[in-house]
Amino acid sequence: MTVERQDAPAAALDTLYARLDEAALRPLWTITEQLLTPEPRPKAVPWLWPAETMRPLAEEAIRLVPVERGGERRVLSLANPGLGGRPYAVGTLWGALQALGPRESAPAHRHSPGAIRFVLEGEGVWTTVDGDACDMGPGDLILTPGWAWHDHTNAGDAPMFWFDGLDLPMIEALDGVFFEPYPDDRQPVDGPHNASERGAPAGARFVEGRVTDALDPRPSPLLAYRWADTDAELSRLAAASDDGVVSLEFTNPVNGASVLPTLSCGMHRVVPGRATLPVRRTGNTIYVVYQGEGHSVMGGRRFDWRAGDMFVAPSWVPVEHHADAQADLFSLGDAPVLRALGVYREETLAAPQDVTSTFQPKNGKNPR
Ligand code: 1HN
Repeated sequence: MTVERQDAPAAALDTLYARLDEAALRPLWTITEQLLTPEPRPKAVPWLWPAETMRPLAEEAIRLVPVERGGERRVLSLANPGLGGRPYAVGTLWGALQALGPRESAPAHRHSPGAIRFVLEGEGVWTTVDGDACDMGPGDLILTPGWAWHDHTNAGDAPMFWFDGLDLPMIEALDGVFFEPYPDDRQPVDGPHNASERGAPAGARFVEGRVTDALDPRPSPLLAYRWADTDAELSRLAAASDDGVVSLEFTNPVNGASVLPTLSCGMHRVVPGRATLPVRRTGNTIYVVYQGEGHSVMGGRRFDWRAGDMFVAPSWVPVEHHADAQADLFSLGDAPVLRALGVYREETLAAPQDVTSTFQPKNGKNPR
């Protein structure tokens, strides 16, 4: 902290600070170091939510809580313990487990924050996005761009569970949140399902690694990315690589940009027995374990994971992934925004991290 003039009388300084406070002014010299940190200091901490904890709670919520107008959704949000009770997975991203019981539907609405769904399990569910019913199956990525009407329908006999990711904390920070309920419970579905895929532009749906272009405010007109296509692309990349992790990013086929202007979605195949190095990036990431088992080291702490678990890597924390059996991780990040603003950075560290502790999930039935 900057010190005051040596000869300044203490009483005069106290008076100055009191008058500044009264005038709603803050002297920068007293807070410079807490504002201009040498590196990002996210409040969110690396954390993991085990499927074995979340899943029974989502099932109990299906039994006890209906999906109705007002509440809108049966969604359990990942609340990062570093964020003081706010319902956000990391500072800039919403992440959650959503559950929809058999024959239920979640009412139609729209909001300025954009959303993506990554399906964990179940069938017979579709999300209608601006009149286009997008069928949802395990491993599929479904987009609901900002301000698109959307509702979810489960026409099947089993519950469905999926991951919801939104840019809500970013849009909230920008004071840009709008919300509107649709006049009816559900939108009419015009024509056959999955129209966005039939009319989809011919461009690429994936890029190896990550998108590096600047922000394009148009969301992808393609609303569904199917697991069969993602799986085939990951297999192709893994066959051509010696790396411990092969990554793809889902792209807007029109312009090769990230799928939404604010959100990037990726898939990572972690191959056992191959070397991986830690990477740190500006911006936050949520990972969803689609299949397989392994662990990630984040900031020197080991996080063991298996299918259905969700974990977060806050900005600039070194992250490395290791698989015990071939594993596929879905990721959601805010990189498009950091890139557009010119503050994206990425660094691969030279050596694996020393593991100094192991994360123990609080309510995990089997301590890992
Ligand atoms: C929302 O609309 C959905 O449509 C899910 O399924 C999660 C979290 C915050 C705000 C709106 C949905 C949400 C959400």
